[in-house]
Amino acid sequence: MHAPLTRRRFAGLTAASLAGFALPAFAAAPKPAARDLRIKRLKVTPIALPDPPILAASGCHGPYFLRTIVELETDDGITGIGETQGDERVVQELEQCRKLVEGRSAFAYRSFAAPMRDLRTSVYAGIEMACLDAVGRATGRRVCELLGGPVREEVEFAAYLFYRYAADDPRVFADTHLVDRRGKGDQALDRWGEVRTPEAMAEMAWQFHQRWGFRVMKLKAGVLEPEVELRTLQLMNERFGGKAPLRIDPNGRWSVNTAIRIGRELDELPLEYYEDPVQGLRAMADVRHQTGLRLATNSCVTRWHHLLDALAVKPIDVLLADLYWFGGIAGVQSLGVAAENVGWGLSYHSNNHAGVTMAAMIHTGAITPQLTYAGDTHYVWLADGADIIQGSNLPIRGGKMKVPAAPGLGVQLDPDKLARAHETWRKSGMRRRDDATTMRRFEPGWKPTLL
Ligand code: GKR
Ligand code: MG
Repeated sequence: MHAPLTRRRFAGLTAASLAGFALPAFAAAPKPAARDLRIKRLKVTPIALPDPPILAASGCHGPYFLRTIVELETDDGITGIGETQGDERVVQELEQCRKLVEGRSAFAYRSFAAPMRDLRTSVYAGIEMACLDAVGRATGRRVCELLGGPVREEVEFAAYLFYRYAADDPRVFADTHLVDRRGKGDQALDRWGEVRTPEAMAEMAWQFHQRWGFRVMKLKAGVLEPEVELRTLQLMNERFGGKAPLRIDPNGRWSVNTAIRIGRELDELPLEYYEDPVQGLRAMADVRHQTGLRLATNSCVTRWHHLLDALAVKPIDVLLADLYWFGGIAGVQSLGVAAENVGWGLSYHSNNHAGVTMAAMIHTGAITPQLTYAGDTHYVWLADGADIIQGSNLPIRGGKMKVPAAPGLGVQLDPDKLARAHETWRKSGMRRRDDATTMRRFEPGWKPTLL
């Protein structure tokens, strides 16, 4: 005879049957792959990639821009890749990090930040990028998914418009750093020609719009006379029928008086923001106050600790984030929260970079909801096929870039292109950016005086 089914017995039976049923199934479940992603080897490869003679307040870009590729080989057979700045000191500091990261797990990337605190901020950023790429590859997840999931699958960028000399200007070929076989005419690095008048710039802006679909136009100023640059912006506005949001960035080369004088004229234009017309928090705050314009910076607030003074002096409305300055990909994500809480908009700063950084910027834009301004990117100036990633350069359509679909950052290094870029670095002898010296090839005696 069966014992009566009491509440207690029912509970016991249920637990036993559940256990009896579940245990064998649990035991049969496939064991998740145990991956430690222990870093076996840090590989640091300095590279030089071709750059056209574009102009800014610092002078003229040399024949190459410098970057460093970071590869982290793990004992699971997975290699994570990162890219960071290319100055000699960054390369040396990355080399010093070997003893810090080798033998550690790529999952523990946050623990590298404290011991790297006294190094250039871009050192941690490059290592973090490679760790996240390794973790993504190991887990089959995109970097944006590892950090909370994308709030957008496409990230918008602005047309980054520089006055410039032609890629095949004879003075480019006179540069002894030039070691590749770039030619003239059809064989030139690019076909934009010389752009040093308002008319030529308005035309180039239109061509950028036609080719890549950019909606927002950013003029790199601080190159020609301020009135000529104002005229350039006005002509661009006419060319776009008043429909394109505009930005102007003299890189701090204007005096406060010039910035206020030009700023009052800018009021007539669909200006999205006025970027670094002058140098320093107080001068920026002065221009902001006197013109009532929305000011932006990638110069007077470039580190976390600058935020304190900036909050007191109030120089800006929009901050340009840079993952090399603000603590890597996750650092920019946090910067978004900070910016939102202090009432600043967020945009992107960019120096020249290759496709690995481009991918990292897209992932970061995808996980930073506050990054609502179209970001800067120099990527358009990197000739197609000159990147070190496999395949063509990452595409820009409708002014936007899609988050790459593959795990990790979603881009692969092309070993041949990487070797070539390293060889160019070795032969060119360029070890740091020196726009002033290059500029003096074009304009002997040139100095970065205040305008
Ligand atoms: O690459 O010439 C350049 C830019 O001017 C760059 O150096 C700036 O850092 O792009 C940057 C900016 O927005 O000021
Ligand atoms: Mg700027």
